[in-house]
Amino acid sequence: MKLAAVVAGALVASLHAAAPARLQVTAHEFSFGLSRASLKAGPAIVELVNFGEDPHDLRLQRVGARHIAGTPLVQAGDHYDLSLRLAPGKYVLWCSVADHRARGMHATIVVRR
Ligand SMILES: [Cu+2]
Repeated sequence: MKLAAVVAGALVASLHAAAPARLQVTAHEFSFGLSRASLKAGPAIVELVNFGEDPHDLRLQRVGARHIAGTPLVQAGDHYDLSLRLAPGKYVLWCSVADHRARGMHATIVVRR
């Protein structure tokens, strides 16, 4: 094996490891659509896209954890990229505006090790 090939391979591997996992959440009245049901642990970008007519936000909490991550209020037609680091586990997602969660704006995802 040539040294250059080994170095190039290691570089590609480290670049790949640094790429954040991505999840897109689309908001409607009153539901969330998820681009995927699971993603890999580590750095992640969760994008909230508001396809509805009302403002919405996104709250995200790992089951059993205290910390709640979230976006600011996102207006109709707008979007927000939430950068965070995800530990393995099950997460609940919801909209914290008024009674939106009770009306159906909630979802779950699994973060794999
Ligand atoms: Cu909402």
